[in-house]
Amino acid sequence: RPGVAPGVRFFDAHPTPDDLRAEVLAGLAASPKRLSPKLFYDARGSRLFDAITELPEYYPTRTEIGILCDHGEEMADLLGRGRVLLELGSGSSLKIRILLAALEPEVYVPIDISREHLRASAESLAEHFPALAIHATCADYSVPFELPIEGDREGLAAFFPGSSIGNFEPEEARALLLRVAALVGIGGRLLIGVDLRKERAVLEAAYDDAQGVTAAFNRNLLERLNRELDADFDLDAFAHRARYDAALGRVEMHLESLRGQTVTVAGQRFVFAAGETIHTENSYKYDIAGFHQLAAGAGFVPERVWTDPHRLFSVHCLRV
Ligand code: AVJ
Repeated sequence: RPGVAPGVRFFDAHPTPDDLRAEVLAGLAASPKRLSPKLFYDARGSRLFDAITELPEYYPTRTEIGILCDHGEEMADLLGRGRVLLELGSGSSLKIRILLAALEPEVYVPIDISREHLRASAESLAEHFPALAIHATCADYSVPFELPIEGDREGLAAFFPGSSIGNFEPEEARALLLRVAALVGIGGRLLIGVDLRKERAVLEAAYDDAQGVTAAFNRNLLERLNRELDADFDLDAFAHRARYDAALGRVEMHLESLRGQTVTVAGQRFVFAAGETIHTENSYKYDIAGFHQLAAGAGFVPERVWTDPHRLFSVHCLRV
């Protein structure tokens, strides 16, 4: 493949466009209407998410990076050096560079749903880590997929940063962790970033920033449907909403229809009442004990947890 750096091999297990169509039509036909947050990450959505991670209000990314910088060597002691490192939802972050420098794995397997974004970040990583074998895998990690590695499948290390686990309902999160436990095998370890419960004002600002980047990220979902499913959403007729439900411990994002309207998506018509929303994301927040309980339910033993001085964010090392 032209342009692919020597260390990068590319594996494609990406869902087909038919899956997108079926999933969107089912979500819009449901009551209340909903769309999966994984649909955010087309090429533009991935770039907007990268912009979110640099916003002053969005504390998770910089806080997690601080924790990785402060404790990288200790993490490498627990996860093991010079072996295989998987990453779920790799995006394009700085975080993995910190971990690759500390762990110096032989093989790095980034797994991401956004194909071109994955390819570009794998290639840029290959320039910085020329000795590293990178097996970039385009897959939806919320469903089972094949791992593109041969040989010993026990005692692997996986990294699941960013509190992406928070996108899943607790029961789904447990099922996902069970599959990760199977991927890393007996004696394997998972290093996972988990956002912590905190005051409403801090959480709501993080998901409704002053510059409107998160609003653009949320609305990009509708633009994507206009582009890819021949939909006719009027973007000005939907507003971004973010609200923390303290009882459920989750930030909810919605797109609110500002008037009564009918929208056509892939040839099907959907009626919106004024004020009706499409629920586009949950971002669950945990406390440490609550997350330990979830992890234990998936067969993981909590080995160590690190937080920042303000206790905004946590990074857990879990062992199978
Ligand atoms: C990528 C799921 C961790 O929930 O904080 C950021 C996504 N949504 N701003 C999060 C997101 C709005 C993010 N995760």
